[in-house]
Parts: sequence; structure tokens; C-alpha cells
Amino acid sequence: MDGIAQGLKLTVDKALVFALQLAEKGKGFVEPNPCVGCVLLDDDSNVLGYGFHQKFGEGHAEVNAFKDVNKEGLTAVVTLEPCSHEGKTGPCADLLISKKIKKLVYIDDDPNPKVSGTGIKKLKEAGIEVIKADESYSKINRMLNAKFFYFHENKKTFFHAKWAQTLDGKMSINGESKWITNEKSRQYAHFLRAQSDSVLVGKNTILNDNPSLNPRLPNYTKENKVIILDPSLELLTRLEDTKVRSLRNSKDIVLVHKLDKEPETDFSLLKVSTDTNGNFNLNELQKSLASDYSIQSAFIEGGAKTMGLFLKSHIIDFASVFIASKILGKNGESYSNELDLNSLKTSFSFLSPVIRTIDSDTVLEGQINFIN
Ligand code: AOF
Ligand code: ZN
Repeated sequence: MDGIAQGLKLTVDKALVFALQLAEKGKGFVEPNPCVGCVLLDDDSNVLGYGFHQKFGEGHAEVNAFKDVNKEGLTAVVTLEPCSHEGKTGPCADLLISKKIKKLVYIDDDPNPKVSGTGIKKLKEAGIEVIKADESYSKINRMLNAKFFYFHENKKTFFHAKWAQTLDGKMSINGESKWITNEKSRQYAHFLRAQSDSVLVGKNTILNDNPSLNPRLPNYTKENKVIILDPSLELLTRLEDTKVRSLRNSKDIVLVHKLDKEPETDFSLLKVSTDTNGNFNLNELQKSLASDYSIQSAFIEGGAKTMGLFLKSHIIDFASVFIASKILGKNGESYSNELDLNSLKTSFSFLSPVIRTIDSDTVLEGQINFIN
């Protein structure tokens, strides 16, 4: 434990707040795992240890909290039900039992079917007192881990859309979209990209921009998948020299198509039905990405056409809009041209968005209210 908590005393309520703050520090580094924090208290409310899940594939919050702690009879305050499965690390419930804690205070049950109540059951069977924290903590935890809960509870991939636009809603001009927003905004966009286990684009983005689509942050190594809407599988023979391909295994590239006959390939293929206009059924896509490829969340970064299709289908779960203080005029391309709305009444609006400024750019984030 570092010096910060030396001599620190916390009530269980304050320890729950601290555990949530710790959990948040894992954001961008742990997904598709949840962000989890853990605080260890003795009977006199002294903080004897704390930790959080820091990196995907590495120690869970409880393991990190107990790193240098060997005292028995402690209270463990955790943001999520301790796991019970033999995953990349041993089950946390077993660790807490072996460390002889006397009480567990936790915020949410783990919706992952590998755990789902069995962690709590194990602890209770071992004679440990288990207390569920007040509902209000769960609200914060569910916001922090929205993608994780959404995926397990709905069996659907969470769609987080991100786009950059000018003040007049344009995303590009003459196919040119580099760079609408400033450097700092783009760093923040990489942090957001890191919070999804995949990026979704249309085939034209690959053909026009040859993007990498991986999160690029200092000291960052987590890999992501790429989903490409490619109705006729035009990219099958054209991916070899692309950056998207050079950065990941072929199976981590999912090509979404509408063909009746699937060709032999090392890339992952997903057939999705289309409507009479040839547009993919995005509801079907959202379910199939979850069931066939276990993709928890997709960061939708398409161009005007793809973003228009997602907006038109009302299928965006959360949106981050980067607005540059620029105007491009009528030759600029926009998702807006794909939307056929007729009155202010039917306009899409954000539900209490969070707004921040990044130098000359504004970022607006929240859920979109599609139905008024
Ligand atoms: C905990 N404490 O800090 C976290 C938990 O792939 P693994 O082995 O790392 O396991 C990931 C699953 O473990 C994840 O889906 C969730 O159910 C649980 N996460 N559990 O006890 C933690 N991060
Ligand atoms: Zn665990």
C-alpha cells in the first residue's frame, strides 16, 4: 500500500466511494472486464489495503488489495461480487476465504454467467457475513461499467458511437476527414476507443483512409477487434496490405456481409440480413456480434453513411460527439443527409449530455433520445 492511505480511517460508506474511485482508474485498460475496486478495513475502520483491477488479464481488485496484507478478520469492501471461476487468475472468493475475512460488503452481483451468484454463495457457505450496499452505489457502478452489464444482461453488443463534426454538422469534405478536431481531442478519442473491445466501420473507411483503428495511448498494449460492414465482401482480397490487417490476427477482423454463400477465409465472417434498400438489419447485427463473437462493445466510427444508418435505426446506446469550431459548408458530407426528419418534434436529442471543452473543440456525450 502506498503512503496515501497510511493512517487513513474510513466508514464502510466512505470505503464504498473510495472503492468506486479506485475501480474507475482501470477504465480503458481492463475492458471487456469490468472496472473493480476493493478496500480492506479492520474493526477500527483503518484502511489496511486497497487495490483495483488494473489491466486485462492481470490481477483482480481483491488480489491487488491483499498484496501485502496478511491480517485475519478484515472487512472487504468491493464494487462487484468476487469471482468464483478459475479464469486468468484464481477465484477471488477463494482468496477472501483463505485470507479469513469476516465480512464482505459488495455493490453489485456479477452478471457474468461464469460467476452470477456463485461467488456470494461460496462466501456465505464459508460463514462470512455478506452485506449488499445501498442501491445508490449500484447506480454509479452501473454507469461506470455500462458496457459490461449491458452485454451480460441483454446478450447484445453495446453500440458506442463516436463522430467528429464541424459546427454545421459536416464530417468530411471531398472524402477528406483528417483532421477535423484538435490533437488533444484525438487523444481523448483514443481513450474512448480503448473502452470498447472492437471498432466498427464501413468498408469505405478502410478503402479511403487505411486507418489502424487501435487505441493509441502511452504505454498501452491492449488489442481490439475490428468489425467492417462489407456487404459483398469486397475487402476479402484487399485487406492484406492494410494497417487494420497488419495490426491484428485475421480472426480478429469480422467482415459483415449479406452473401448467401460464404467463401473460405481466415477472416471472421458474419452474415446479416438486409432490407429492401440493402441496409443491414442492425438489431440482428447487435445480437449476432454478441452471440457469435462475444463482442461486448463496438465503438462505431463510421463515416457519414454508416453513422447515418446507425442513427436512422435508433440503435446507438451512447454517443460521443466531437464538435470542432469550423464550418465546411454545403460540400461537406454529413450523417445528417441520411436522416429524413420533418419537424422539431421528431428531432433526436441528447438526454442530459455531459459537455466538456478541449481547447477549440467541444465534446458532447450521452444517450440519445430517439423517440420524443
Ligand atoms: C473480481 N474482481 O477485480 C474483477 C472481476 O478473465 P478473467 O479471469 O480476468 O475474469 C474476468 C471476469 O471476472 C469478468 O468477466 C467478471 O465476471 C469478473 N471480474 N471479478 O472478483 C475483479 N475484474
Ligand atoms: Zn476475481
